[in-house]
Amino acid sequence: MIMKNLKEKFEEKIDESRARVKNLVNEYGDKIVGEISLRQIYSGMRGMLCMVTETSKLDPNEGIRFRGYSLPEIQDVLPRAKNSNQPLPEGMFYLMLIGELPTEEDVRLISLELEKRAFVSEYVFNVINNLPKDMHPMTQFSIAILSLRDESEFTKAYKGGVNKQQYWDSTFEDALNLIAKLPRIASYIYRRNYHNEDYIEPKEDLDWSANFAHMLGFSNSEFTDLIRLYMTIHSDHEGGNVSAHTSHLVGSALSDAYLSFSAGMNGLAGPLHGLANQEVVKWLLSMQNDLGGGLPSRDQIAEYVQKTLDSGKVIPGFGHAVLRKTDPRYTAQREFALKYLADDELFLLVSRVFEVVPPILEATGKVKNPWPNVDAHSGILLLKYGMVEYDFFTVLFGVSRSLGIMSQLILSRALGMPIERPGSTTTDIMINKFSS
Ligand code: CMX
Repeated sequence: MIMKNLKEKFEEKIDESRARVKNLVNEYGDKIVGEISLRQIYSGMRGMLCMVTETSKLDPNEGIRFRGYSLPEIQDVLPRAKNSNQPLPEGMFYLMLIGELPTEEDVRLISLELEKRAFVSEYVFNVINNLPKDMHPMTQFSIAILSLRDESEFTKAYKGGVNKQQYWDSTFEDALNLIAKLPRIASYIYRRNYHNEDYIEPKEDLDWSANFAHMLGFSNSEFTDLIRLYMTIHSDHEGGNVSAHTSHLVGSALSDAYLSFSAGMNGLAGPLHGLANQEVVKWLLSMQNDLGGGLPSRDQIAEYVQKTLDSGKVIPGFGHAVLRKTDPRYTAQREFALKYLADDELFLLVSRVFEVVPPILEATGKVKNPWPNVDAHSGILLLKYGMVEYDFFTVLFGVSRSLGIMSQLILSRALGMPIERPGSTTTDIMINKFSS
């Protein structure tokens, strides 16, 4: 039997996926799926169902499900590397794109495909070399991604007059090329900024995350597993979060994968979204420092939390726009920590913060979700293994997010999703409508 590659498998599913959507809309297109209140319009469109994202769905109480699989299930059912306790994120990409669980062979083929496509042209490194080293790594990352668009297969195909039925094909090429190159670009930024430009070349026969860990300069197998865990859990969080939604919106104008993803990364770089992983570490370290070092008591933490709130700041790593329980991505990282660094002082601090913060946030009477999100935990795990440059942490989040955003972009092209153009209103119109 000839083994089919990812692209062939995806192509086989396109007609059926198009027909499903067409039939659904033909049959039920006029059904009402929800109502929008005035408050929702003024509160960041919270809870408004207004787009389709096939790759994952977020439940407020249960957390994320990737094509129907919860995070604990994913950790159980996706293939792993040899001697590893973590699923390979390549399998997550397969699952999100194809909608079925991959075999070990499917995942191995994706690792190989990504290895083949990982070459980064010299001009991209030159672009990075010309940026000031004190420019935030996320800015450098976004610029480097943007510079890659010269190589866009989609843009070439579009200029060549490709039929819209085939848009998905060149988008697939761009998506895989982008995913393959991101670890190289991210580790280049890391080594340039923090390790005297001592760059590390990729190695053959490593999976995507293992090569990433290697190029970052870490050889500890626990750290490699941590990167596999990171790349898996940060990959997707349905379509409405800022990075996924931005990429989808930009992509809907038929902007190529590089334009779309770079735009999404600019959203991820905001402190209320992905940058929160850096902000958490900053906050924890200043708490420790201000309280004289060591592990602060619960009372000291409570006082520090209150001081942060009183100065008009948020507690980073807590709260969520959709979730109403502890984020399962937090729990997955906590389990990793309990296994490998149960006695670590910063882990003990994170655990205490987890006990202390929720009742305080609840007592404000306004925070809808007082529980920790993914960012509350991620930084201290990296610190433990010697990655101490926390300005860089959001870049890791970004590399992982490419898996979800790119699979969704390919699907959007295959399904012929239209340009996004929601309506807006003005306050005058709303006042006239309701108060007259
Ligand atoms: N600390 C203090 N106040 C908080 C808070 C927190 N962690 N979370 C929410 N609030 C406040 C909001 O700022 C808002 O206050 P105002 O009414 O004064 O404006 C009020 O509580 C209601 O907000 P909400 O409906 O509970 O939360 P939102 O959906 O508006 O915002 C989020 C969600 C994540 C931006 C918010 O919880 C927050 O700022 N958290 C801290 C930053 C963070 O960890 N972000 C990462 C999220 C995950 C990710 O995307 O990576």
